[in-house]
Amino acid sequence: MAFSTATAYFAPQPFPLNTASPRSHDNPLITPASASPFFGSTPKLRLSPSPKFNLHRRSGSGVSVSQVVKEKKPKSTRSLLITKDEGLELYEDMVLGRAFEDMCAQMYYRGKMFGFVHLYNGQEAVSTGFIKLLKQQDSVVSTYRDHVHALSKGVPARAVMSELFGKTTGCCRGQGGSMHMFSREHNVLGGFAFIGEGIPVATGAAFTSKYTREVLKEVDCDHVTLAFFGDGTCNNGQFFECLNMAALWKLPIVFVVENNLWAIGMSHLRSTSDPQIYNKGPAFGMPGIHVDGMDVLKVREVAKEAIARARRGEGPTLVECETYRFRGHSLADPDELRDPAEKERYAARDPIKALKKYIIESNLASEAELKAIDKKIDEVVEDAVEFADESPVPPRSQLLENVFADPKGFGIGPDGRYRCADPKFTEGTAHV
Ligand SMILES: Cc1ncc(C[n+]2csc(CCOP(=O)(O)OP(=O)(O)O)c2C)c(N)n1
Ligand SMILES: [Mg+2]
Repeated sequence: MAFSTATAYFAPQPFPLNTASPRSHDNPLITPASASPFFGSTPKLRLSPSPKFNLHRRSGSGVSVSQVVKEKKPKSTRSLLITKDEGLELYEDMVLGRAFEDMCAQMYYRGKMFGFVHLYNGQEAVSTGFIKLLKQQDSVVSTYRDHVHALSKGVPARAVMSELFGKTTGCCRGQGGSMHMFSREHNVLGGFAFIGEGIPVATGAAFTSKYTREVLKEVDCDHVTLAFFGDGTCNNGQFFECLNMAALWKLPIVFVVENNLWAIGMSHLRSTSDPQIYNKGPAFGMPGIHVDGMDVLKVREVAKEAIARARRGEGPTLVECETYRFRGHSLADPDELRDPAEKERYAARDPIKALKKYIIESNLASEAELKAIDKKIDEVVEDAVEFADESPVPPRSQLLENVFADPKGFGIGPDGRYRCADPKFTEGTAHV
């Protein structure tokens, strides 16, 4: 059976989010008495809980990244979940995400970036755990919190930073900015400022893969699409419509919910009828899985199976990753709404520190090796800033490129010529 290898990972379902530790200002509006026994749309996906290996067990405090391995690993010989190379790749990618975002904060406050900038600190295990399993041809669709998804998918730090600086060397020639990372080459199909807008795009990308394989008969086409979005977005219509279509057409897509418990200042529990988002998968005929999104190894194990399932043509999966953002909603948010105790609780589960601890404790690599990676990443990020800073700003004329509206629609001026043909037409409209 297709899913059988993942029995251990897809089995026991958790308690509702954080009922063990209610969030700031909140008493949960509903508290389901027990976890649902139903895991998927068909009997074959009804997986029995394993008593000794509960992937979803909540750890109230402290790191948990190694728990999955400890539980799996008998005392002596059984091999680790990851090889040294894999461990270092995950570590490097997460450190890159963190260091890049920290640098963004600095650059934003120095006035190098414009508009809203939403950082990903704390959520790295989700991006890394999923995207590092993809092939180049697979697609990623993100949100406005998109820098790190782009980096994980291989868009160079220089191109992402330049985009943030609004420079021609950015991955969208400086025309997209923070919320609109896009790279055709890397199949990053965009960040989206409107919440939920990326979900139909991802569904369309997955449809393209299926059409290519089944209608155009390119039988080797097994491309998978990952759609990332937040908990708040799961209350939007596109989410439901696309889950329906994806299940109906068995599309090769994984819907990855990054449930960081907040939508700007709105608590997840106060805004959602059933806060267990993964429960919504079976309603549409696809498996719904919850995973600890602060634990990259757990995310990776779930991601492996969901991606493999999509590649095998068995259809979509909904994965809810419980995670946390370490900073405010955007860099303009003073972050005064969330309870400091809640922040501390999640800070203690920092996914990077947890992976580092695991790597060292299981002798996959030494502290010195990890330090060398930290140093290398610092250099990559410094270099990205220098590169972005030195890059040219786009010419004013670029403002009229790649826009759907025909600039001629601005009409004809008193001189009888199109207004847009006047070199001064775009003056004052942007910092160029
Ligand atoms: C269609 C739409 N409605 C409202 C907004 C305003 N808005 C921006 S971010 C956000 C919260 C989204 O929260 P969530 O999906 O949990 O993502 P997170 O920011 O936590 O990553 C809202 C409502 C928007 N951008 N688009
Ligand atoms: Mg959220």
